[in-house]
Amino acid sequence: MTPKLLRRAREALDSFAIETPSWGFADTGTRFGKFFQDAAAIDLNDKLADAGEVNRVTGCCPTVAVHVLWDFKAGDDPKRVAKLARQHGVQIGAINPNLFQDQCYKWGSFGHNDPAVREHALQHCYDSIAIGQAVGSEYVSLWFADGTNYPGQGSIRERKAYFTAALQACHEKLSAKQTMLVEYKPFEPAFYHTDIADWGMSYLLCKKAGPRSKVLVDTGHHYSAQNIEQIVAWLLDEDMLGGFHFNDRRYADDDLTLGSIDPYQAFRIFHEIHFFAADRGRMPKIAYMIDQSHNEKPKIEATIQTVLMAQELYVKAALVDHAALRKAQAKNNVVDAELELKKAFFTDVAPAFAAWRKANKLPADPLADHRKSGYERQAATERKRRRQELGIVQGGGYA
Ligand code: LRH
Ligand code: MN
Ligand code: MN
Repeated sequence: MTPKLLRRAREALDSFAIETPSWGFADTGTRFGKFFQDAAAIDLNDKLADAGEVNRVTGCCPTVAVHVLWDFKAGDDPKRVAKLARQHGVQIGAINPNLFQDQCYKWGSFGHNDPAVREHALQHCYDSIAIGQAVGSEYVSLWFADGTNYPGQGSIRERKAYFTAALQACHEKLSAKQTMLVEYKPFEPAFYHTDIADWGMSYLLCKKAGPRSKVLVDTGHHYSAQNIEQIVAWLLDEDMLGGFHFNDRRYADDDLTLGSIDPYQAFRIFHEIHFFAADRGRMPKIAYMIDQSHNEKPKIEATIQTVLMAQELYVKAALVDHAALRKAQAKNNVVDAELELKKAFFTDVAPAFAAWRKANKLPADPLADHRKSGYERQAATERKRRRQELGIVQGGGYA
């Protein structure tokens, strides 16, 4: 790498942080069942400790997203949770209300035709916003499982109106520090229509809710051939891109390790961001988050893999020569324009990583360091014993 590229890579590394999801450290699976791991986190303390371990070796995961229902018990003091996070070397990041598991949500949350259920969902969002304020988190991240399974089942327009009103009500409760992210998903668990199915619907609802509301792009929430980087470019241009849930996929919302299937996809997304920043002279504020669940891989290892991949692709995208790219575009030189992206994508950035890690007193090989630390083995022994003491039974067959 030339000194100029090394400098650009270092600047990119200095500015990049990605948030880990608490739920990525716990036992998860598919709707057909789970395969359990001794080292899987049992409670929020374990999850925060695991997130702390990822941050220790990578140096770029200072915050952890929490899912309120999965991570907070009734009566939990958010300030105590924030302190616990700090003890593990991390901070609480995005607050994710849970608007899909309560039995009352069978026919929807904000989209339910019963005002009492909509009110119940709203109250949970208000509580989540308050948790965010108490722990000093910047983001409340909303995803809705709402939708219908059969044509005619519900009034799509009526449900849209319910969503508009509820999101406006949420927006009113936000502090000046908070941003509300609205995630879209075209399928699952609803299979006929999803109330917020794509970025356009999310965009519209955010616009109606208020200026502190932005779109969240979960990379797994698209149809197979969809051009995600175009969506990103449009949202950037409209100042409506709030954040990402990164994962990779082959078929649907597979939640696989980022870049395991198509690293060039994430590179192209990061390229749009760097290209936008170069044009505007400022980096947009974006919440980079991971949303993955690992059924087979050890969870901390999979998270480290993801973080390293995200960092690498972010750095590579920062190396695109924007002046050369613009020149090629101006001449409609398709080959040279494409090659500018390829050149950056195939640059060996290992020297930049080695220098950055050394300067920041980080392990030269984060994954190897984590393996050598014995953290996983220790967690497995301790958590297995604790499960026995608490009478928690892992296992069971077909779900
Ligand atoms: C839905 C989703 C959403 C949830 C998370 C657990 O598929 O992406 O972000 O909060 O998974
Ligand atoms: Mn998501
Ligand atoms: Mn998802």
